[in-house]
This record gives sequence, C-alpha cells and structure tokens, in this order.
Amino acid sequence: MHAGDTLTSEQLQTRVFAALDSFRIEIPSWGFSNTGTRFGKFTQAAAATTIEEKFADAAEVNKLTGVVPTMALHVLWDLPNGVSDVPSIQALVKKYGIQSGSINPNLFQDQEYKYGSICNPSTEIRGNALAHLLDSVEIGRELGAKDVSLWIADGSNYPGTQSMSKRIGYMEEVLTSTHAALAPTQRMLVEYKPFEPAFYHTDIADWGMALELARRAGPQAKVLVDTGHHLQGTNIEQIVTWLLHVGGLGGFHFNDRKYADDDLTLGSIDPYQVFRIFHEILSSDAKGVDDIAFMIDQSHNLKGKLEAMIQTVVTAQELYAKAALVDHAKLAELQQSCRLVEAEETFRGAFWTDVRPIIREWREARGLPASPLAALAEGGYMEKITAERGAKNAASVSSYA
Ligand code: AOS
Ligand code: ZN
Ligand code: ZN
Ligand code: ZN
Repeated sequence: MHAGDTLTSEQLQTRVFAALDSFRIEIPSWGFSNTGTRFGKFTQAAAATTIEEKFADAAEVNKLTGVVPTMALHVLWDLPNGVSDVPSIQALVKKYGIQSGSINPNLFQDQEYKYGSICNPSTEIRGNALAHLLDSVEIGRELGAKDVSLWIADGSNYPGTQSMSKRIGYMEEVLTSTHAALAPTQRMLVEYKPFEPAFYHTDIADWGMALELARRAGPQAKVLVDTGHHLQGTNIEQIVTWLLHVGGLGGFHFNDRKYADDDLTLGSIDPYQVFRIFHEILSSDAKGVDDIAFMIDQSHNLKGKLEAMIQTVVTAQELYAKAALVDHAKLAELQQSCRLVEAEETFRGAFWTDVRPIIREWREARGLPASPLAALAEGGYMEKITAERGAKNAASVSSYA
C-alpha cells in the first residue's frame, strides 16, 4: 500500500502539479566556476570564468527547469570591488533575467582571518570583518536581495589556544551591529557547521548556537541549515521541526554527504532524508513556513557543473513532490492511535511513489523540456561554452573567479 494506491491518478496529478508550481530553488554562482576540494581541483573547459558567464549558466539552468529565478552571489568572488560592483550586477540581472539571490560575505579567505574573523582576538580585525558584513548588507539592499547568508569559518585547532567564551561575546557584538544595518525587507541567515576548517572548536558549531546568536542579534536573523553540516547520524528533520516551532528557520543550503561536508549532489547518498525534511515543512502550520529559502550549496569537482546543477534541481523537485503526497490527516490518525506499521507505510509509501512521469507531464504543461538533462545534452549550449571558455580555463588553472 502506498500513496499511489490510495490516490486516484487525477488526485496524484493535482497534488504534484500544485507542489511543483510553488517550488523554487536558488543556485549558487560558485557552482559554475572551477572550484573543487582542498586537495586540488580538476578544471573543466566549460566552467564559468567571469560573473557574466555564471549568469549565463544560471539562465540556461532556469530555461531548462523553470524553477531557479535567483542565483546566490559571493561577495569576494562575484563583487570583488564590493558595493561599486552593484551596477554591473544589475546590468547582468537585466540581460539574463536571473535575479540576485542571497548575498554571501567572505570571512575566510583573507590572510588576516588566520585566527578568526568576527571572533578574532584583535579588535581591528573584528572591525574589518564587520565592515565587510555591512558592505554585504548594503549590496543586498541595493540589489533587492532578501537574504545575507553568513557562514563563519572561525574556530581553533587546539584546546586551550582560544577563549571560546570571549569569542561568543565578540560574535554577539558583530552580529547585533550587522542586524542593526538590515533594511526591513532584509534577513540575515546564520549557518552552522560542527568542524572544518577548524578541527577542535568551531564558533558556531550547531543549530542551538546559531539560533541563540540569531535571536540575540534581532528578529530578522534566522538559522540556515546546510544539510552537509551535521555529525554522522544527526536527525536533521528534527532540527528542522524545532526551528519551525520556534520561528527560527530561515533557509537551507542543500547538498549531500557521506562522511563530512563535501557538497555532493542533493539526494545522491540519502534521498529519504531530504524527503523527511520536506515532509516536516509541508506538514507544518508554523508561522513563517512559507518564508523558507531553498538554496543549493554545491561545487563540483568531478561532475559537469551544469549537469550536476540540473540533476540537483530535478532531484529536489522529485523529493518535494513525493513529500507532497503524504496524506497528513490519515497519518495523524494513525500516529494518534499508535498504528506504527500503517503509519510508517503511509509515510514511506509516498516516498516510494514514482512521481517522475507526472513531473514530465508538469514540465510539458508549463512549456518546459520533459527532461532538462536530455535537453542540456542536445541543446548545443555545452558545446558553445566549451569552445568559448576552454582556452581561458586552460590558461588559468589556479585562478578562482
Ligand atoms: C561552507 O562549508 C559553507 O557551506 C558555506 O555556506 C558555503 O559553502 C560558502 O559560504 C560559499 O561561500
Ligand atoms: Zn591523510
Ligand atoms: Zn553552506
Ligand atoms: Zn559547507
């Protein structure tokens, strides 16, 4: 027995179509350039070498899938001159029809951040980090971007080498000042991660720390859950449920991982986990549940960059559509009467329903290619960008932009 058995094909279609009509996901600019692992990167001839090429790639992914109207921007990599680069981004937004998504400050690449950015013992360095955050808020405001996403790489490698307690205070101060600069339409999202690049302590190591910091910073600060940033076995959907319950969930960085943060494509290792996360969201009546940013945070070293991005978007749609098939009323009844196996089968049945044929119908009904991956392979875009960018990529093996 599964959801497909209890719903008529018409009901199934209605549910999947409604779910897909409301589903949007953001792609990251850094997913199109030659980024890789800390051990090295295998460069791709078709990788984007400029911000314009990243916009062009995002527009191609949106043309083929229809659900990625925004691209996350990374301040240091995409707007190296800060606020003065805003007009050139605005021109690209206009030219490619892709809006600026979340603004991602960079507080981890500068040499002065060796011992931390907003947690650095040096008042001067913390001041520089704050200045960069304030620039990022201004960039977001000028671009009409809703979210500034903060990932703080700060931490230490050895016990006793830093005062964890003082660093909490430093963070609170900087985050409060950053929040004070937000326009009413802006939000600030606080990401957490248990380890890496620091190996002993990370200043924002889990959702509790992120939530408390966000609350202290102000009402427009929320938590960002990166699905790759949890210790083995963590029940991520329970964290999502709690964040929804307390009004603290701002959005996601979607990716997958087997061991540690490695930005694998969404659902490649554990699609059931993504389904369970979507179920918590779709079955929640928490305030603000419609205000959650779905973002992808992946950069691929082995898979083709556009291919991987399209595969991810398609996978997200499939898992979201499956989660939309769960019969909430029936499940609640079974849970209430502790009919365990029936409850589990109702839940799992939705997961096992093959929604792919209905999603193909949805795409056709919306004037999109039935298979975005096949359309990419046949459309000629890859050949075009490989020819245009191949020499530039060969010449700049170590450059990052
Ligand atoms: C790093 O591990 C985080 O996932 C970041 O969110 C992300 O990869 C980065 O912010 C891109 O700058
Ligand atoms: Zn080793
Ligand atoms: Zn992330
Ligand atoms: Zn990460």
